[in-house]
Amino acid sequence: MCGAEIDETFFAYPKEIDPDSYVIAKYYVESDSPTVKVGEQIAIEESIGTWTEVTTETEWIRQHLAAKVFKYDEGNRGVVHVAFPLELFDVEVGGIPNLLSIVAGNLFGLSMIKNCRLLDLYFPKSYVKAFKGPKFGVQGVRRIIGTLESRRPHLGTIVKPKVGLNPEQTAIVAYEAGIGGVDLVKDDETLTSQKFCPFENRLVKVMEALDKVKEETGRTVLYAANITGRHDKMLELADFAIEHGANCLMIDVLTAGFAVLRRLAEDPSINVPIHVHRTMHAALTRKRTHGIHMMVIAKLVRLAGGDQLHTGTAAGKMGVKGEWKEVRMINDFLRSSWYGLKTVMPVASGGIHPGIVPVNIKLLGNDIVINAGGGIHGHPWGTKAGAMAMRQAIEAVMKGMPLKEYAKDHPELKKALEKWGELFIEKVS
Ligand code: CAP
Ligand code: MG
Repeated sequence: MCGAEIDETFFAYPKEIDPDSYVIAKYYVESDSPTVKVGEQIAIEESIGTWTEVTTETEWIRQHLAAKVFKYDEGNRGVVHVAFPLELFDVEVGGIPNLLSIVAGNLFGLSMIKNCRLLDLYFPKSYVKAFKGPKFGVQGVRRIIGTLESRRPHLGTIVKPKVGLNPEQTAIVAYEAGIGGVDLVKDDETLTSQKFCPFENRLVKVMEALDKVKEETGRTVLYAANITGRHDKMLELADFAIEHGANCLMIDVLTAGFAVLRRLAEDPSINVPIHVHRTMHAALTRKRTHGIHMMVIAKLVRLAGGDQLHTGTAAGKMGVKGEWKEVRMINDFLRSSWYGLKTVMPVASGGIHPGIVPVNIKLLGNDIVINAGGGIHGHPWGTKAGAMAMRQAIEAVMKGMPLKEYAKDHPELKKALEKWGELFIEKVS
């Protein structure tokens, strides 16, 4: 049927695959065998088979649950598509962990596979609709911040140093950043409830500080309080935060897990946006030939209900050169319609300062959070001036003015550009 010896149970022609009845996984594979053979082995391992025939297999199992390789590049390296019958998945109980155990499971360890990268997943409408997705999305977060009309990018800050400040010190930094013009203050991914900065005390102090910003400026500033940890404790911290006026929560999704994100996002009492950090992602996403593409993580976060997700920058300290086109593609997916699920606001973060704000907005789009830690708290005049300089850089882009020009009567921006310089789009795209 296709050159190599393939078990028909695990093979199909593309026209035989109804996209409404299968989850389709697209892999890049490298092996000593043809890609179609690798696809067959993935289909066997991740659906009904093992290394030998078993006497317990039935006709019903073969008919209903066999995954099928159905599209593949010729040769020993290239792209292969495998279709997994919907009946293999238990959305309600197993959810995303069950999905990942199948489409990104044992296959990575098969001896015949030298390298394998899960590039993308395509879901039937019914599968997507089984999830509730984000509660707020881009529109919901913009409604809270008051930017539905202006459509300007939001400005976020990560309190720095990453760890070490106590709750009072954290609240002062949050206040300064809020007064300076940020829309979001977030914990760093490594901070949850260490002794020097217990979560409960920090949450209360920071919310007081942001209430003060609201009284003085009329602006709402979100505080993404990091609850990542043991699942039982995460639920406790989330309840505590909501009871004490929190307006946003943060989860490190890859270290905490998709299941707990979904659990919290689907809880009606958690009526605040969830900011999703992707720390550890590069262990999966960095290599071109092996791992899991960020697009897959983005799709799973949207299913699970994250409202904001770190997806990378066009320029900054993270990522690899030229990656911005993939970041843009992921951002466009998060902002597009998807069977009625709300959108997700992408977050550009990592080494951002005013001088690279224009490049990031122009290449990644306006519906985005521009996030800066060092690029705000490293401003020579302090956090408030740092936030002002970042807001001024965003304003300059919205007005279509070059930063240098705008800096002439915006001293905070001028000072920041003197310290960090400016990056022009020709250098990136
Ligand atoms: C940025 C940051 C974020 C990274 C995460 C940090 O701080 O707080 O965690 O942006 O990377 O700890 O590095 P700076 P990504 O602004 O001081 O660099 O968004 O790519 O997942
Ligand atoms: Mg961080």
